[in-house]
Amino acid sequence: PQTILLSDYTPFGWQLEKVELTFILAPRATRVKSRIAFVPNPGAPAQDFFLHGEELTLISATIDGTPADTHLTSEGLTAKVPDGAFTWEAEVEIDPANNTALEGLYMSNGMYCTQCEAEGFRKITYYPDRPDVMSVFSVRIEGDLPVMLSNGNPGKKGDGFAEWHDPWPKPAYLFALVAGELVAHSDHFTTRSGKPVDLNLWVRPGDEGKCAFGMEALKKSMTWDEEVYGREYDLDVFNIVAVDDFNMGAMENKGLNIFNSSAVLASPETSTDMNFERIEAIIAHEYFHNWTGNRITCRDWFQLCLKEGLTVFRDAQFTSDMRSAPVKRIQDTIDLRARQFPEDSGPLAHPVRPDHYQEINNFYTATVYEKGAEVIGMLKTLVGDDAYKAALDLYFDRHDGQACTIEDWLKVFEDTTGRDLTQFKRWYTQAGTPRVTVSEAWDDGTYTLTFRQETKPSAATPAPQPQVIPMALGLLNPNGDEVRPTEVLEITQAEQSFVFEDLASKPVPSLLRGFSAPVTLDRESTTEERAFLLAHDTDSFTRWEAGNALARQTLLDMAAKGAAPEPAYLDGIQAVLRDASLDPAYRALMLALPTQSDLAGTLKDKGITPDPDAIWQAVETLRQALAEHLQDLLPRLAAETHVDAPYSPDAEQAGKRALGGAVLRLLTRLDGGKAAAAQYAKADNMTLQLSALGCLISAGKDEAEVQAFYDQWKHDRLVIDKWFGLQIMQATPEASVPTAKALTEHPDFNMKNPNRFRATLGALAGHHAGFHAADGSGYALLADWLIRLDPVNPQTTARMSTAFQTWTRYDAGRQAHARAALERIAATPGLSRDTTEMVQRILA
Ligand code: BAL
Ligand code: ZN
Repeated sequence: PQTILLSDYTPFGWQLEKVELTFILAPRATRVKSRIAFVPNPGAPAQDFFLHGEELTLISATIDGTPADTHLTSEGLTAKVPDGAFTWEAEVEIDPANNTALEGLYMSNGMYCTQCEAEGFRKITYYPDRPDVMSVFSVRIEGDLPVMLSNGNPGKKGDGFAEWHDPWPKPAYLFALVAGELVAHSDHFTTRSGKPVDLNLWVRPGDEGKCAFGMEALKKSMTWDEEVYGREYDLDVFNIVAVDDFNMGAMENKGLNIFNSSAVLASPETSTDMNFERIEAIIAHEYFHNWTGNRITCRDWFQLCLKEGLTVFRDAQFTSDMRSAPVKRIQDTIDLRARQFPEDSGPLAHPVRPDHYQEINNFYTATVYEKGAEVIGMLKTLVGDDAYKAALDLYFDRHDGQACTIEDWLKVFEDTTGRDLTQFKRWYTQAGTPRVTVSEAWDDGTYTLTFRQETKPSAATPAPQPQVIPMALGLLNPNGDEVRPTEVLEITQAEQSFVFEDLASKPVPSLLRGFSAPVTLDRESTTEERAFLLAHDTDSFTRWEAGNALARQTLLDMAAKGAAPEPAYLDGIQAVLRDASLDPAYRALMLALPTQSDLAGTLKDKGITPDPDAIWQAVETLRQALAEHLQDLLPRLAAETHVDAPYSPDAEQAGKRALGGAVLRLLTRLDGGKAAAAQYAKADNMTLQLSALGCLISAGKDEAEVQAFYDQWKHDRLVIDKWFGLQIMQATPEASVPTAKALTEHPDFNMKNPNRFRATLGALAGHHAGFHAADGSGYALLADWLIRLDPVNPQTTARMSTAFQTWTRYDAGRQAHARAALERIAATPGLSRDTTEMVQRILA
């Protein structure tokens, strides 16, 4: 496959004055007529006229009414065109019913829907399918379906047709069309300048009862973006559609967001607190794209982080405002370490702004999204809140209606603040997680901290240079008082010292407060000091981090050296859990242990080959020790977290249930599942029902409930996804692969549905000791299914192949099995470009 280079960017030779599309819908033979007014682009070099097009049957093409002289290739067509302006008209036929890749126009449960980002529009018609080509679209849909939607504002509607007009120029990746038997949950919003907006959430009949929460989240998002970023909505209508078969979480098409039904449908009986929180965040994310992505879009796909990093950052701010800011920050740090750090230290490492790719779908990654958001957080920390706001105002003023680059983005900050961001830009251009080593010196009232930063060279960045690292820190004195409140040091050199004068006693540093930079902090620290920070740190993030570091250290010692659980950890956690003044959600996070994959990565960094079975055993032993140590406290916590009020997914109730769930897992180790069975029997919401079922499965006391759960929920596909996943996630290492295999043979397993495939094979990939089973059975099972899925849905196959990205961490036996599985995938005849690129990179 061809490699696309950032350095090869060339503007398209024409501008599109307007685009008119007519769809004549038929499942196996939809006709798409296009009429496009092209004018030469004065800023572009001379070039052949090329339109992208894939899997299209060309019926006719004319230029200014005369049959066009076209040459078709597998990727599109070239045509001879006049020197000046001209009108292109074409008609193509496509086959939505057979489109299982879920890219372009496809069918899901009898409903027509589209997914065009990144390059799906070329499967709808011949078009310059690139984000820097923007145009206004008019769309006519013909068919006998009751609801037919496209972008923008509604136009004429009659028997068998509906017209739509989108006045805002947009790239083709934001095009959307939906048609089917849908019902709406409707509401209204009035923007702050008084413009009315009709809001509709369109769902399949039967799902009407699962819309209210999503609609409230949408209205909250609209208000928040006005209040915090000064951004108003800009059309008469905002439509959201829920679709069952969808590769991603959701898509921000202009005025017509399309959502994976799992990312929008919610009810207390069928959705967990975590589902509710995720839905609120995704609704906000897609809505926020209206300004950061749609009004200002990307010049090319290398700039994907321009819209994704910023929009993830914005949705995180929103969640922090709606819920608990410290809890959100800790959750995001856990997520970054679980998903982005392994990517950044393995064969798939790439900069936040990559400079080459074969298949852009493979770059919708944790690095582009989550590290991209961290980079914006650092920028805000460095320039301050007021300058950040001024820079964003300038960004919207200067670039509205444009397709931009990271250079444009950084320039608004430079122009606002006068700062030179040349070095800061390395966060966008270098791969790898910087490791910051800290040493200290104390001399008669003067305390010196020395930081050394180092990033491991990688294929993507062979010679990393020092980056700008905002290091937020505070200093505590030995009685726990804060002697220096939080300040931000700017580390810019490979090695740099900072001096603190006039201190009465040697302080304890509280470093990387709020996780102020996405780095790994390496500091020789004692158990006593960590326990001290867990007990006394005034910063909620670093206090949590101290507990997390104690857990990590004891688990590493247990896994690698057979050590016993660290008493200081058990005592420290007990004290925190006893403190009823602390938010239950925060206390629940205190009980979360580092993930087993994360522990394996840390061992590897220390030069020790991780043994997944030993890590599993260490975690089991520590959890058992925690349960026994907290024995007297657990019933009190269970009572404290009991919620009497009617169910609400708000942060307060959800936090109590999160702590209650963690307590139940520990109690199950002591009572063999008695409390869990009781909770299961009387649960009236999915959070309590599912947490009880998980405990019963892990205790091996689950047969009746697993069947009862299935019987109760077999009509609800989103709940059954949970049922598939939970049985694998809660299985022992020995049982996980056989359980996953058996579930792939269940009549309700359907590999064409990405949610069900992910619920099953994704759960296996997430079971560290199961997936990395010494006999290679986990690798083999995933490989079998990736080989089967690839011809059906390359995008999801390629995404899920990332489960193998850490394969070289492990012992020779496991490596041999993983290599064999990867080579088997690579050798599959006709393997997609998506999966080929991923497997080659992982094997490289
Ligand atoms: N643009 C793809 C889905 C999302 O990030 O919102
Ligand atoms: Zn996004």
